[in-house]
Amino acid sequence: KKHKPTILWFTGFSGSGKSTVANALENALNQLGVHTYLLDGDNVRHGLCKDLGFTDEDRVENIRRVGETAKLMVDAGLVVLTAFISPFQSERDMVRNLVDDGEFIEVFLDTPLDVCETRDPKGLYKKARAGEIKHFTGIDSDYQVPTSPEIKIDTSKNTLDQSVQELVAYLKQQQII
Ligand code: GGZ
Repeated sequence: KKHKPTILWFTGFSGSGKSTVANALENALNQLGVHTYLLDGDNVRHGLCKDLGFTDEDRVENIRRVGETAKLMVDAGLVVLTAFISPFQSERDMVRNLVDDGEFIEVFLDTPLDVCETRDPKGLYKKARAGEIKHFTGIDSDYQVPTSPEIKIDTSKNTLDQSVQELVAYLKQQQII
């Protein structure tokens, strides 16, 4: 089955649901016979970007490398899903400009910060509030809300299945899948 190579760029706070929704969408796409690759902190920050931390400068470089990698994967014909906080508009726009029009779909997980902080699956917000982690996004590091994302998803208001169905419908409507 033919699909259009594309980057699905998930952005949002830690705990907003980026990885969860991206993983579930990837499974749904694979069921439809679409060839995908998911880039996230688990497979990037331990390898390609293991020299980088969480200063603004390091986040910029992290996203630059992820963007260039995603572009290569689009050239190879894949639907690429990325799940990074990617807090800065300029770096998200930089990646958008690496590929052709319509090949970059910005998916903003706009789950409110207080919900993300309550979820705190890894206890990182607690550590950030206690000053044990510095430069934590939403606490003492900036998150620039996307100015014109293609899609917004609030995981405190939708089920995982609803979020996945919304994305699949959008991709069909845009004739990506
Ligand atoms: C934000 C941090 C930090 C700081 C460690 N700030 O919820 P997680 O744990 O699994 O995902 C977060 C991940 C963020 O890495 P990204 O590569 O997505 O960030 S960026 O796009 O800004 O480069 C969190 C963990 O790393 N983590 N320290 N200080 N998140």
